[in-house]
Order: sequence, then structure tokens, then C-alpha cells
Amino acid sequence: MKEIKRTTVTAALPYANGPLHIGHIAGAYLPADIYVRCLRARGKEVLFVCGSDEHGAAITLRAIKEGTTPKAIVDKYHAMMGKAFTDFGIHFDIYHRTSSELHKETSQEFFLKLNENHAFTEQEEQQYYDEEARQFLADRYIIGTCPTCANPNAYGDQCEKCGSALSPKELIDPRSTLSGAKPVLKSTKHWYLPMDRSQQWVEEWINTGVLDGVQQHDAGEWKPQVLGQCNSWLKDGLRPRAMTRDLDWGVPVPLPNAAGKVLYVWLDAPIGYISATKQWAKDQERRDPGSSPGWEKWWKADDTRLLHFIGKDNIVFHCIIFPILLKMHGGYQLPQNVPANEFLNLEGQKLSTSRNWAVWLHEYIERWPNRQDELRYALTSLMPEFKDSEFTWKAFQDYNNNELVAILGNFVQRVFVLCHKYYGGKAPEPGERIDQDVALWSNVHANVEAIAISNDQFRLRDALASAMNVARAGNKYLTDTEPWKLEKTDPERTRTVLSNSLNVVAVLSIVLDPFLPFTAAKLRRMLSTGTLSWEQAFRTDLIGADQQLGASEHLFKPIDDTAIASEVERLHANRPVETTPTTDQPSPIKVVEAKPNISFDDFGKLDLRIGTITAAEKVAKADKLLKLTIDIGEAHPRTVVSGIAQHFTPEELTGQQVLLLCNLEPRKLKGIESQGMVLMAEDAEGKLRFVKPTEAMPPGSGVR
Ligand code: B3M
Ligand code: ZN
Repeated sequence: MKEIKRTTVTAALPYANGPLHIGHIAGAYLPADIYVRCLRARGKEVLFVCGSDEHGAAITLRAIKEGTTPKAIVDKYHAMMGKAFTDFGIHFDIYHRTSSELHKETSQEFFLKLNENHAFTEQEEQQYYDEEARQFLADRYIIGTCPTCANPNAYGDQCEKCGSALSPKELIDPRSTLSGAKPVLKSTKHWYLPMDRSQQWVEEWINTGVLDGVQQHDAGEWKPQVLGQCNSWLKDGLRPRAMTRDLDWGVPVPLPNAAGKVLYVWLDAPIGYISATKQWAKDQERRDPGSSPGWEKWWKADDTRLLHFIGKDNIVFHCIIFPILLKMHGGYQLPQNVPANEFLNLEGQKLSTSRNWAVWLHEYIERWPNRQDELRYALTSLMPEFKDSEFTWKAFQDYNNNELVAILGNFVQRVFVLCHKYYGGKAPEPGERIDQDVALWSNVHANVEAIAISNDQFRLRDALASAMNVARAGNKYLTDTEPWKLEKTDPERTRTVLSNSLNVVAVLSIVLDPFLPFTAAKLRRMLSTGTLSWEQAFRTDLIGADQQLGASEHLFKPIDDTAIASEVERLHANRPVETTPTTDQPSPIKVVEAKPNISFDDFGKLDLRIGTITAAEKVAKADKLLKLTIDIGEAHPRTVVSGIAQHFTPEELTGQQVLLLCNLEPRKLKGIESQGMVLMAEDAEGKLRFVKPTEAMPPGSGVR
């Protein structure tokens, strides 16, 4: 294995097309931030870079949607994300952006070098073109029916319903999202990366860790799910992939015969890590002339280790495509590990920007001011390190109340109250140590050691659990020794106990810093210490006798059920509800025949609830029927077959709220079991309209 002197850590560049949510944070940024803080505390040399990914269809589509320019979009979201990261204590050495001039230069140079090294093949291809919008269509600009699951709104690169990776030509009935027109195939030239040529070395490097005869990482050191995804790609055989696009937003292809072409966003985005490093070195030089640390050693030196923190949807780009590019370019180190996380779900559903099913970071910071560590704690405890996991507001409350308040806050609070009460806010002079104290310290130090080991293995949940074990040990020690009783009978023993306890708080101020930086800063103020090194966490005498303590600060407060209920309600209420366009002409009234009275009991037998349509599709061989998927707040959504196909298209139904009769005897229609009935209003001409609440209500709300 090579000797490592420094570590370059990157966190995926988020698309500047919308705000950050907790899924992004738990997936890549929080683990990277914790990892880096932990290395830094241990005195290691680290550079931590990130920035906004400002190219690609993600941006241009958003601009179309918001009726503005791509530039306006990236300016808005770049600023917003940068601020949210800072507010949340995610501390990069630089948060750069790919629309910068330096990035353009860097990626164009990179491209030219690849071209010089014959890394590309030029190929003429038939591609979809929108004759109305007069442009070639990026994969994301084309939607059509998924060949696998028949989802009518699959994208040209992926079906979000069944997860299949697609190419636009596989879509059935493709249409352009720009004009709605049916796109036509037209010939265009692109620069392809013949990845098949790299198949062999990639396979060896990923699985055995050996690259050009040098052991870069241990075999089996990468996370199993990362290896699994890579190997499934490799098993299918790597194929040539286009590295350029016909678009007017992006880094222009720096060749004479390439007007109107830009670099593929997944070519320029990872180069964004390099341009960010260059910008950081420039900024350093400007701040401190002559210090010029240079950017190259962070990417090229043999004793530099490169790590990419990402979410699982970015694995192939970081483990296969970018490494091939780096190697074809030459001179660069390849990543030593790519500790990708799986996905975080929210309250039983996938996080979704379009359905507004998310906890947005900037909103959290606004609604829970100065409580960043509470969310950092919950997200780390739930981090999807090896499999998908789920955030619920209830879990957030439980972590806060049962762990932060009951263990950590309780311990620190008790120590400080007693020191202020007995010793006027000064640290006491300890007497002789007995077995009970020795046991406390060996427990504490074993946990400090475990934190570093888990961190090095990218097991941050375990690392946090070990850090909390330090607080647990302290809390139990206080409960066992009961210094508040002891003071009357044995003041010397009381001083020893409280001195030990204060020193455990000092250890906590060191080991909690990677996870709970705001709390660690409070602890340092309370102890009147500066930043301590990791090594010092193995000491037992950091707070010596007579050291003047700072004022006790508030650490955590309990969260009550109302606050949690209101977050859950907010989440449901904020889902978009599409309103049916109203016409100016009042509808002709259909005269409804009166029916005999019924008893209240009879009415009470109806299980009426508000539901939200989450998916709709045509039923094969039935021109009146639509199959609706309706969320009524149960674990699984209901399937309802409704005779409304001649009144509504499936597209206009998703997101609509409806009134559902939930306990109508299930029955089969065209082989599909219908589990309820959507109630509709009907006019004299047979026009149907939904009956729904005047404002969005959480799915499952009862109707009485
Ligand atoms: N912007 C995709 C994403 O945000 C992409 C990551 C780029 S990392 C170089 O998931
Ligand atoms: Zn599909």
C-alpha cells in the first residue's frame, strides 16, 4: 500500500436547480463533513472541496419551468445552497461553481488533452431533434412510455417509476418536453469515450485494488453496494458513451468544427472538483502571498489520497467514467475510495422535489433556529450507509428527547450546575483516584479510539454512537457516585468526581466536534478552553484545578408532540394540488332525483376520506377506464379503477385531491381490483368534476 500524506475529499456538486433537502445532506454532505472534521481534529492534512453543478439539462429544464434563463437559475440556487451549507455547519475549504471562467478553462484544457491522447472516437449519430423548437433534445427533454413498466412519463435517460436506465430511442411514443412535438431523428456528430477499451483495467482496479501493478486500495475495502453497482455495469460490458451534447448551455467544445456543442455535464462536473481546487489555491495565494500551496499536489502526488462522497445515483460516474477520464488524461491519482450512501426516505415515501415531499434545509434552519446539531444528530444516526433508511419527525423527536436531552444535555448540565454551586464556577482540585474512576476513564478512552476507527471505515453511525457512549459513561458515573449527596459527607471525593466529570466534558468537546460542531463550540466556551487536539482526548486532566469556567449555556431542549405534529402536517399540506381549470360558463344543472331519508347510523357506515392521486394510467382495452393510485395515508396506496378516461388524461390527474369512498366492496374491473370509489360531481351534460377540499388536506383526512 502507498504511504498517504494528505487527503483530498470531494462531495458531489449539487445541481443548482433547486434547494437542498435532508436527502442530499444525509447522502453526501454530512458524512463528508464529519469525516473531514474528524481527520482534521487528528492533525491530518485534508482539503475539502465542493461547488454547484451548473450545467446540464437539470438546469435548462428548470429555467424553462420558471420562465427564466439558466444563468438566473444557477445564480439563485448557488447562493441559496452556499448559504444553507454554511448555516448548517458543513464547512468546505471552497464552495465553487462550474459556470466560472476558471472552470471553463480547466475543463476545456482537460478535454483537449484527452483529445490529444486519442481518448475519443468521433461518431455520427441519429438523434432526436425537435423541429418546432429547432434543437437537438437532451435525454431529459424527451418523455415517452417506459418499455419496462408502461409509465407514460418516463424520461429519455431513466424511468423514475421503475428505475430502468433508458436511452431516448427506447421510449414508446416519444415527445419533446419543449414543444410537445413528436421528435424526429437527425444526424449529428459527437465525441465518444470508448469505455469498452478500459473494461479490463477498471475491473481489476475496482475489485482487487491494483492499478498498473500498484496496490491502491485493499480488495473488498469499498462498500459492498458500491462494488455491486460497478460490477453490474462491468458485467453488462462497458460501452462507448458520448462526451459532448448539442446544447447552448455548458462548456463549449474547444475545437474548430464543434459549433453549438458543449461538454457532456458528467464530463465537466467532476472536473469541477479540480477547478475548485485551483480556485482555492488562488484564493490562498491572494490572502497570503508567497504561501502558494499549489493545487497539483492535491490531485497528482503519489502520497495524496482522493475520496469522493456521493449518493448512490452517482456511483458509476465516480467509480467508472471519471476514473477512465483521469487515467486517459494521465498524471492524476484515481479515487482511493468512493464511500457512496444509499437513499434516505421521508415518512414512508421517497423524497421528491417535484412532489414537494422533502424537508428543505433552508426551511429547517428558519423554523428551528440554532438547532442545527439536533438535525445533524438525527441524520447521522439514521444515515443510509449500507441500505436505504427513513427519516421521520417522530424519530427526530426521539433522538432529541431521549439522547441529546436525556443523556448528553443532562450530563453536562449536572456537572456545571454542581461546579457553579459548590466551587463558585471554578474547577475543583481532585483527590486520589479509585477503581470507579479508572473504569470511567478506560471506558471513555476505548470509545475515543473506536470513533477514529469507525470514521476511517466510513461508519459514521458507529462513530457517533461511540461519541455518545462517552456522554453515557459520564452520565452513569454521576448517577452512580451521586456527588449531590456526597458533598455533605465526603467533600474530597465530591471534588474528585466533579473534576473527572469536567474532564469528560472536555473530552466530549473534542470528540463531538465532527458531529455536533455547534454544541462542541458551546462546550469549549463553558469550559473556557480553545480547540483541543484529538490526542488530548486521551488525557484525563485537561481542566486543571481552579480553572475558571464559563457560564453554563443551554444545550438541548425537549421537543413536544405539537411541534412534531405540525411538521408532519406541513409536509402533507405542502404537496402541490393541481386545480382543475374553471370555465366561465356555469355548468347546466343535472336534476338529481330525491331519495328517501337515511339514519345517521347509515351515513356513519361510509368511510369517506381525502386522497391524493399519485399515479394514473389508462387501462388496456377499456376506453372509459383509468387506473388510479391514491394515497389515503395508509402504508400502501389504494388502487381504484374509475370510469373517467373520457374526461381526464392521466397526466392531469397526478397530484389531484379527491374524495374517496374507501369501504365500498372491492371489485374487479378488467382484472384489476378496485379498492374504493372516487366521488364526482356531474352536470346535465355528463361533465364530471372532482369533489375535493378547498385547500390541500393531508391524505387520509376523514370526511364527516
Ligand atoms: N450534480 C448529480 C447530483 O446532484 C450531480 C453530481 C455531480 S458530482 C461531480 O446528484
Ligand atoms: Zn419504467
